[in-house]
Amino acid sequence: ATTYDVEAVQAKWLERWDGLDLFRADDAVALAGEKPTYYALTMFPYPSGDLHMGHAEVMALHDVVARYKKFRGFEVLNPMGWDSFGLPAENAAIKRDEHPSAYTYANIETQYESFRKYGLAFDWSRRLHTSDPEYYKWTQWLFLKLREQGLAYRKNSPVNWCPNDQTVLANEQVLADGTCERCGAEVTKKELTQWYFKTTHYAQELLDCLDDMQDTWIPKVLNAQRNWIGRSEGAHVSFDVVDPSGRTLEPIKVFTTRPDTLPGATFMVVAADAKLAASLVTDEQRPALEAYLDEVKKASDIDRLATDRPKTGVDLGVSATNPLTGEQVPVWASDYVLADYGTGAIMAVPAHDERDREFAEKFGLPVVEVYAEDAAYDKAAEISAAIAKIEESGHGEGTINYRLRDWLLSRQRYWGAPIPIIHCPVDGEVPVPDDQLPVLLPELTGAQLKPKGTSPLGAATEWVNVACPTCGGPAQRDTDTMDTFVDSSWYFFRYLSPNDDTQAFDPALAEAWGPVDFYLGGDEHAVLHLLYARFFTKALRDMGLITWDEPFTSYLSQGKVINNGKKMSKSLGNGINLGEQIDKYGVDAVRLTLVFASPPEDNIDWADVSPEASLKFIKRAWRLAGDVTSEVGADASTGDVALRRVTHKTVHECSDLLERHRFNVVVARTMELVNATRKAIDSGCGPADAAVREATETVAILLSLVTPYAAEEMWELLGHDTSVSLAAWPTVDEALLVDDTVTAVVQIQGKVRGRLEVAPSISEADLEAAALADPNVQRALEGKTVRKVIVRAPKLVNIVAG
Ligand code: ANZ
Repeated sequence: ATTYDVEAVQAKWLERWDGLDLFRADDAVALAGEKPTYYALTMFPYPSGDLHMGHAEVMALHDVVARYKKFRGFEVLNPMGWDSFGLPAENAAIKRDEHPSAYTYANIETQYESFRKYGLAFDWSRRLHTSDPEYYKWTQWLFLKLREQGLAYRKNSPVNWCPNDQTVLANEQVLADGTCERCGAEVTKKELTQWYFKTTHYAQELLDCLDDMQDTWIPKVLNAQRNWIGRSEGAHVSFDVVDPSGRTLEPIKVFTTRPDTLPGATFMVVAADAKLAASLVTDEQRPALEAYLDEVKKASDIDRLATDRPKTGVDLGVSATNPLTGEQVPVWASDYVLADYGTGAIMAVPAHDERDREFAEKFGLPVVEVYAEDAAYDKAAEISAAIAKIEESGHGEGTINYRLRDWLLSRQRYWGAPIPIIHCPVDGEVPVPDDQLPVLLPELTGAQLKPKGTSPLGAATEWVNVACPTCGGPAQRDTDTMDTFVDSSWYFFRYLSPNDDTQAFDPALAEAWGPVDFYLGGDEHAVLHLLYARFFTKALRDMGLITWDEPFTSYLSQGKVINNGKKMSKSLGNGINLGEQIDKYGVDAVRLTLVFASPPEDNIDWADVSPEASLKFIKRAWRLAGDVTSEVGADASTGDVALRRVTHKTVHECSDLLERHRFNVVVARTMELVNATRKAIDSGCGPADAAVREATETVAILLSLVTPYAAEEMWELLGHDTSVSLAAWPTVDEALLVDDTVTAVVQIQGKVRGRLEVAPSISEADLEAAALADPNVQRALEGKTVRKVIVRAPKLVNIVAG
């Protein structure tokens, strides 16, 4: 062949790969421990539209790892599937007046074909979709298991409500600016009875385990997890409360990180929307509180905590006793205290807390200093002394508080897994028996799915009304569906047993394959998905289904593909269409461009890269294979040593670079090897030399990590009749890694007078002769007599002359 036909090569290998089934992960091998196992995972996509540039990047990067580990003798598990429940499909269904499955499964097929064409090393026999009944049956089973463990429960409380999507949101789904992470609408609060997973049960462990991943997770993500869990050390302190008539009420318990400032606590503030406020308020003040509450409901948590926001509040009319000073202090309600943090009430220390100070100023409350403004003191010592004192007085104790809340999982939307609970007036919450799982979604389409604030499932009356599994009396199904983050919290377990209809996954396979060795995904999941998956893993461990504590041994998040310095977007019109790029330059060139552009965690600006140059390089590499004239199996040890050194150094370095995820440098080294090989063919040892075959085969193997089509084509041209992915990773000959020359230093009376490039194996006699023959040394010795020569081959010659 003289020209490289991208289209023809792609078509040819796509078909051949189908027949070869190269990347099927063998459970038997893993179970028998015949090979070390490697579980490579990359986040599965939502089926909205076709694949885009972002997918192309992450998949190209991920494929390098999966293919490399296979070369290194691991039995690799590299599965792919679809996170196929969710709002985009539901909204599309409403618009098109159809069932969400139409959109979902059509997009999955499109994406699947694109993935295939993109030449990825996935084990497609494990393909799964979270919206399949075969999958969500086990999502429901896991929900019930968690409930059995006391890790799923229902409670009534103010929850985040997205007025646009008409559904509740988990705290993790509300962005820092108080908006919905999906649609950007301002999130409000609503009082609802909803299901929660008890993520707080593992708060400390979720924090502690991060220390073990210090070197294998990226710092950005470790920090995000730590901040989200938000551990604070402090104390609970109880204040006795009386109403104006002197009647004793329930004491108010507060959480404080500064118990040492208790002497300066001159008033108390209760979250206006906490039940506590309503139970404390005097009849006289109740109307004022109720009027205030209407205002409070409109503010987001972020607004409420802002220090620069004018303070508002209502006096509840009751008073509390500072347990340290015995002073009577007033109790107020305000929105700057959050109902669901700590205890929902604080002791206000206006002298040392900015928000408390503003509040005191606004309402004319007293300020008492505990420490003078410029006082130097040992805070930690003061705090622990204060805790000891409080504990002694019986008014409280040291405690640890977490920002982490339980995970609200109920959603008032259709396209998710129904919560498998039946509500019976006699038996209460009754789990759907295992043999009646899955609870299939009732068939609703189009307009029936329109968000109206309550779950669309409620309209399917035949579906809703069932007999109670316990008493047989009339009962009703729970009409909420689960947050789709539940589906993705355990998909990496299902890949182990994707077709098992007797269990969620086989624990023996989890033991053989797990945990995931390498996980690659987007930054946007740094808190939500990773935290939830870690929670599920700990729960499964405590159920005895797995033995390990953490799901993802290493985690890397890739940068974004941007264009002209900006995020690609419709409004900017700077989007790059993946399909067009592939049509123009081919899969290999697009993949190579993405891998070569930067280290994986950095952004790639499409304006700075050249898929055209990538294609040119691919063709240049491919031409090497056509030039090789030696036979398959030619003895490389007889070949040109200079080229062999380059080849072996390249393999040696690339192995290390691959372990460290420096994929872009691997490409750079491969380019250098291509250049050296070309030079050897054209103006060195010539195409028949065995070293040229060795170098070219090495190029094919290295390139197969990034450009599988061209690599296969090269491998075939080189005379092989199998796939390049079945080749052995080249063995490095250590002897060839040693440099050809070393620099010997020549000193006269201790001063450096010359430098010589010599063979590392040079003899002492040869080195002495070479040193004395060096023109610079001869010049320095002019008129002098050499008295002594000390030689330390191959690095040093010391001459004493006079
Ligand atoms: C008295 C005090 C004095 C406080 C002082 C701070 C400084 P972190 O570190 O975030 O845990 N707080 C407690 N519960 C609250 C709630 N539900 N809403 C708003 N604020 C709340 O912060 C803990 C501190 O935040 C607590 O310590 C409390 O104020 C306040 F010089 O108590 B501190």
